[in-house]
Amino acid sequence: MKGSTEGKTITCKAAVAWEPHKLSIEDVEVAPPKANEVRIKITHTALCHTDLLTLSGKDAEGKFPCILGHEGAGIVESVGEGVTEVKSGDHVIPCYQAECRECKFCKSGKTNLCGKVRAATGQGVMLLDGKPRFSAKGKPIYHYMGTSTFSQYTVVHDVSVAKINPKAPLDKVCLFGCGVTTGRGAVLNTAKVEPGSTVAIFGLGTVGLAACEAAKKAAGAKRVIGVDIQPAKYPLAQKFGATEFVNPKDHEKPIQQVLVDMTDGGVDYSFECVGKVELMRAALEACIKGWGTSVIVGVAEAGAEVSTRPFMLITGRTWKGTAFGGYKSRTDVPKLIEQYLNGEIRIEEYITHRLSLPEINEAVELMKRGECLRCVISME
Ligand code: NAD
Ligand code: AHE
Ligand code: ZN
Repeated sequence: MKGSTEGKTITCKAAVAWEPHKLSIEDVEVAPPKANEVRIKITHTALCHTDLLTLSGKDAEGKFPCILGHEGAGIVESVGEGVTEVKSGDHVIPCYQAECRECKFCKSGKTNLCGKVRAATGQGVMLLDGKPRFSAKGKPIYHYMGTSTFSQYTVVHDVSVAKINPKAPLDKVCLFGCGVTTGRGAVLNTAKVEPGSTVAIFGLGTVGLAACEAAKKAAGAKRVIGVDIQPAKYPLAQKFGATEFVNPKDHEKPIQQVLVDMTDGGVDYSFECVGKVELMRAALEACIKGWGTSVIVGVAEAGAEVSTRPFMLITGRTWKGTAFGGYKSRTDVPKLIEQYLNGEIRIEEYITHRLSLPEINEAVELMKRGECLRCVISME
């Protein structure tokens, strides 16, 4: 049976970024999904640090006006022609990292990066016709990261939709759309941390905490050293598996030297979960020669570049990066949510705040001040 909105343009509320720095709650028109597209009623979304980077105008790809948001969950409202894997009423996570299972990247077995819709999502449009499905005040509004979860309804490519167990609480599992998944995967898929390892995690926000939990509990690391300039983050990080802490502000020496001295030559694995290039260098140089591996997780500002002495790599350190923790979105997100339902992955502790859509600018300020891990926004 057709829903009452199927095939029609929906007018709903969304947080529109007309330009950098401010989100305005507006009435937006959301066109029906075209072929291989899915329209989703977003029930909950959370803010990730990357939304703030784009909002501040510092993401190389940021295109305005747009509807931000990429950690969300919802229910399929309607689907376009050719969509076979989800139907109206299914519970889903829209994923910024698509998985078409057909492109050379998906078929390589070497990466979770999918090539099918990435060029379009980087431009804030849909692949089929190069246009957005959002408009407000008569103007087209661009999509963001192929997800745009700061809207009560969004349209995404079918290859970006992970269908999940309807028993999973959407107001919590929205976090699997980015931060928790990324931190966990950085440890388990990208670095492949082994039992007994010594690990340093730079940045104890949601991504870093998820990395702590994965390193200690899932990978069996022996030492997990949390590095953050906010000591208020340490108690929760300890609960998540960090065994010791370093505040770079407490030391005269460079933080990499502090870590090398603490660990008899350096850590086996390090993770930069902040987004600052000087910390990316420090994280690499904190690794032990011969086999130390550092993973860049944080997203740096447009134009930023990383550097180190080539000798650091010649002497056996490996420098890697991760997107969405190396997880394949449609295949792996439903499995991660089952692990959450089985009690293997924590979620509740990341949700430090809850607000409603009209209050979204408060959530931005809380995140900017570092007072919040994840603020879940109720979209109803
Ligand atoms: P967050 O803002 O919640 O956490 C960042 C943490 O870094 C905070 O605890 C802060 O106190 C700490 N910090 C800031 N400056 C520091 C310094 N100089 N030294 C040590 N610690 C410092 O952010 P988040 O949502 O956890 O995201 C972390 C990073 O990961 C961001 O850059 C985000 O854009 C990026 N990210 C990347 C991916 C990916 O797929 N690669 C996915 C999600 C997020
Ligand atoms: N657009 C930026 C890069 C942004 C970036 O690296 N994004 C991460 C996800 S951050 C989620 O919070 C990512 O996974 N990138 C891989 C991809 O395909 O986007 C720029 O510098 O152009
Ligand atoms: Zn994110």
